[in-house]
Amino acid sequence: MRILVLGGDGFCGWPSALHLSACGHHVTIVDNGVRRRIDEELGVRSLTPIRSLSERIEAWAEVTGRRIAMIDLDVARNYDELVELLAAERPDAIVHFAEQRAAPYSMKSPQHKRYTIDNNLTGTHNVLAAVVQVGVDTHLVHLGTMGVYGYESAPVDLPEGYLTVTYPDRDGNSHSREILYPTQPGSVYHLTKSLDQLLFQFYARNDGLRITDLHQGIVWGTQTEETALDVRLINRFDYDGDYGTVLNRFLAQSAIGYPLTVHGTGGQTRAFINIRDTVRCIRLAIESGSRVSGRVRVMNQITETHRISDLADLVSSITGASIERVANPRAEADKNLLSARNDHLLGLGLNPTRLETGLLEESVDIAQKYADRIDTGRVPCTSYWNETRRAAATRREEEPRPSPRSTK
Ligand code: NAD
Ligand code: USQ
Repeated sequence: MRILVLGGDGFCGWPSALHLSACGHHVTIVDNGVRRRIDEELGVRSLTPIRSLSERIEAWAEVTGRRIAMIDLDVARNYDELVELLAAERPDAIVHFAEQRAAPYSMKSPQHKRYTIDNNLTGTHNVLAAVVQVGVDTHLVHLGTMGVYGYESAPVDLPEGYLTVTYPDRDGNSHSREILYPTQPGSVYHLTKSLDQLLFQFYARNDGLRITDLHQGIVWGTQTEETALDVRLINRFDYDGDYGTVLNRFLAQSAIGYPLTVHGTGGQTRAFINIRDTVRCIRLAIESGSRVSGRVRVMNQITETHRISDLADLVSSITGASIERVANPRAEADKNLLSARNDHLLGLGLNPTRLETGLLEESVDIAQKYADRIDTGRVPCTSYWNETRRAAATRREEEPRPSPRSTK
């Protein structure tokens, strides 16, 4: 298949592009390099020494003999070029990773909120409008997030995207209807994914576009079978307070003896998936695209759920790291239950990689190997959701600090 990978230079996009190429698909990466510029803005770099996109692609050709094309294009701004690209390539599938994806970054300041909204919503809408304008029969696979569901503590298994509701009309007769699961986004970033869903619903109904929205959990790990083939193919590993996600942060923190930063009580439960499963899910979603018609297909792209404090205990038990409960910069529930269905991807053949399968050690090894690249000043999360959270963190800073304690 001819596949466009929008955002193919990023943490999920790069290994997905390689996996699709390794499986014989013709891949073109579209990326405007903004993620690398954001590293410069934040004064941080990936824990792993990632090469430029052109070096990565050359290395892939050298190692495997397979060619990946690359195009420097901003999907949110270069609409005419996007239309030309679709008309020239006529892709069978488009995978859309090209959004600003960090919740803390999206909450840093009014400028960061506005950038996240502009980039994510205009980018997604441009892709939809361009597909309609060109009239190409393609399957759009979008990376959404589990965070759109919010974190209530009702003991339910979250369905995959939809909920059937029954309501009475004015004569007292009851009616049933399927609706998108009500969203409860926890950041401006998560809000963009909630709004993306409405764009998809409209274009699927109005123009018959074939769309799959993958509600992905927090991705952990760094290497995949393909990125491990050569050091020049190594994947990005974010550890900083804005882009680092919780489990990868804990692994990086333990590599430098930095206490694991549990926000609040650590009672937050979240959904997780290893990067090796991410790339397989993307392929499964693409290769099953002919089954999508009518309503948007929503699949929960997760393999397990964990409480943050349990993850900290697990990493601590492997690495001996100490744990520190820090003031939570986010406005989020201190604790929640979370359980979700993932029948779609299991049905397509996903064989979940679990935390206990040994890959944690692989990530610990990588974090230790490149530990000297970590800037400890960039580890704390200093993006506050609101003034109350900022004030609470400041008060905590001013308190005399007990020495970090281990929960072991
Ligand atoms: P990333 O920031 O590493 O990669 C995103 C890529 O898109 C970057 O290379 C960036 O340069 C590019 N990009 C952004 N805006 C663009 C634009 N307007 N035009 C062209 N390129 C643009 O993020 P990631 O971790 O790879 O996440 C990819 C997608 O998966 C995101 O949509 C994210 O919301 C979703 N997702 C990620 C995770 C996770 O844990 N990383 C979990 C769930 C969902
Ligand atoms: N957390 C800590 N300590 C830390 C960092 C985070 O306790 O040092 C806590 C946070 O407060 C939060 C949880 O861990 O309760 C998850 O935070 P995260 O940064 O790992 O994940 P999140 O902000 O939700 O975002 C990440 C990706 C995003 C993706 C989302 C999937 O950056 O792109 O959409 O995971 S999900 O969480 O399922 O919505």
